[in-house]
Amino acid sequence: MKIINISIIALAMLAGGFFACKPDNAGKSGGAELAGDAAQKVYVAPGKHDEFYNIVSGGFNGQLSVVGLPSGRVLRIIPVFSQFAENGWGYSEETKPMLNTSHGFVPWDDSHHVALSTTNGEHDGKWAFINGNNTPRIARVSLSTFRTDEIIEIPNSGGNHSSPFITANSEYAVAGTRFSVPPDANADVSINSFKQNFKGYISFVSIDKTTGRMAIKFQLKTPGVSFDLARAGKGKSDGWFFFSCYNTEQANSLLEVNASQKDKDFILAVNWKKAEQYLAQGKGKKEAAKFAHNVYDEKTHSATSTIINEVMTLDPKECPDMLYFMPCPKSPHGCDVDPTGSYIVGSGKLAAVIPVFSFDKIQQAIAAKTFDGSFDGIPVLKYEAVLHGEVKKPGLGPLHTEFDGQGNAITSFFVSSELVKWNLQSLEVLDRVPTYYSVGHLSIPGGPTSKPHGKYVIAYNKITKDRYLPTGPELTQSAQLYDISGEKMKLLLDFPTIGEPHYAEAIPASLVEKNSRKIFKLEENNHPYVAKGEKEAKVVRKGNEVHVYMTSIRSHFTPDNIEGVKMGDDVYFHVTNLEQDWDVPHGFAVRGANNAEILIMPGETCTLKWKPSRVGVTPIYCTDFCSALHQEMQGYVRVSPAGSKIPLSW
Ligand code: K7E
Ligand code: RUQ
Ligand code: CUA
Repeated sequence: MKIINISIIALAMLAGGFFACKPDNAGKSGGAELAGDAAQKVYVAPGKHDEFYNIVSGGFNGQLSVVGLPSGRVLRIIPVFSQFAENGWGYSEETKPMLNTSHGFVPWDDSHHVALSTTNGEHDGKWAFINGNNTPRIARVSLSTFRTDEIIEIPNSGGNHSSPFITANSEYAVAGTRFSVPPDANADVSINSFKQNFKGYISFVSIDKTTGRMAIKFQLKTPGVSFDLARAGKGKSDGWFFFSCYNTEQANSLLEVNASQKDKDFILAVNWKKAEQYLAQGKGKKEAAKFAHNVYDEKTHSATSTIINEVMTLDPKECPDMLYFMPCPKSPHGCDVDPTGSYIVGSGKLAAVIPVFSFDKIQQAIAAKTFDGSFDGIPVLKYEAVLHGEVKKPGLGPLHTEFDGQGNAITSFFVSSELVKWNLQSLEVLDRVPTYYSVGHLSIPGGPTSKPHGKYVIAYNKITKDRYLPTGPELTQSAQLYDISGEKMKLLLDFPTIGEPHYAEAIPASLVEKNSRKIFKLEENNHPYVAKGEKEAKVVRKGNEVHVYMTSIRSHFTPDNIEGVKMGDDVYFHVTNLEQDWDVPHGFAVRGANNAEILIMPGETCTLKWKPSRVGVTPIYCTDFCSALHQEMQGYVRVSPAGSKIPLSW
């Protein structure tokens, strides 16, 4: 135990020393020696398009960003779990329900992992999934509209980190809880009763093939460990899922003494096809739980939120031969599956080797029952029996691994701050390049799929230090693009990211572009408060609600002068954008509104709710420069005292 703790401290010191000394020579290494060659490789001439979309998790900003590669240009921020004033996401009446949870309105989250939908293990360009860690959720984003279309909350969970990872044909997105928790149905227990009462939960969230609609099909109730990351099997291992777990000590305080005692933690192998069979045989149990399911409907341009009160669970104790633990050296983080589905790569943050497991050997060990005892009733496979081999002395603090499609893997190393390329067969290290500084996730276009697109690897770094002009105490977060087309990896570009980057995926532009949506058709707009032309514009009172059916077109609102609103009223501006040309939004804002603007795309209706705070005449205006007469796109609302006899007029 002593020795183990010392090694942890040594690693930590190394990390500290590394950060402290590195900036001194930063200008020299990885910067100045880059020639025009690198510039040419990332230069996308004015008017030209990038080759890849990079869909990047924004970490604790709760958003996704879309970056072009190789240029590193930010193309779009897609708000997911966080309110976004720029387009009214989470402020407009239509989008507020998207941020509803069983805890109420939660307009923020901490997003870590992106998963792009696949068919037969290959990118299909339909959807991006992303997790919310804090208030456990999975969101589905359309790659046609680049909007968040659905958010489902995950019950029986705390810290939805091991999520969302998807199966080869996007049958499921999974969510493994980072915090073991007592079941929602019986949660008021002593924290010290961890071993008896706390469980790990893995949720299998089904995805409809055509609509993408999600549902929690079932949850596996596992021993109380912490799930960290996961990958689905593919090819020969399709039907399996692999999860890295830590805290197999089952401690409720994760100070090193408690949670890092063991030399090995586990990777949990889940036979999910078997789980489906058990479910079909009626082995599932409905349990009380509470979670929100929020869906955005493109036709009404509005979201609805439903609270669901039960979930189907499967108890492994009643479902044998479904789960197996494999020992994995110290505090495994990443758990990645190679393109053929033959190898599972573990990454122990505190380990000096990278263990590579063989799917064939796992099957043989299961058949021959080559077990090394059990953990909480689940068989533990013998480490040596399932090991393909170890990559020796790869670096310090391995985190994540991606694949280049040429039989090689690239692993990120946080502590030694580098990317290391190694061969999946020989397990020999082939190349290493420094990252500036301390890379977390890395991404190769198509890297987690059956058919990596290769070409680049992007390092998403945790420390920025001196890579950019100083901007006060807080620096931008940062990524780096490397060319991996040759034998040696070559640094091409530094670029800032939006928020803290965690995982990201990159997909060829051609797979996304072809489905890209340009406008919403006005005639298909089924919003309950739509005005499809200026003739339909009107103002209607319902008790103390005033509904303004407003239209916008270059460059005026109809109506634009409204009288008869009274103190105590709730005013709803339902603004329909009558334009039918690509990229002609109008914005709408009201002085003093305890809210944000709304940004209405052609053919769409958005609602801004306003409760006047004072008597008087309030200006309203368009916030998005839309024509030469944009500055004229404005109006007034007269607010009179409560009880005033002034009739509604416009
Ligand atoms: Cu995916 Cu960033 Cu949450 Cu590793 S974690 S670095
Ligand atoms: S005006 S488009 Cu708002 Cu100063 Cu310039
Ligand atoms: Cu409409 Cu500016």
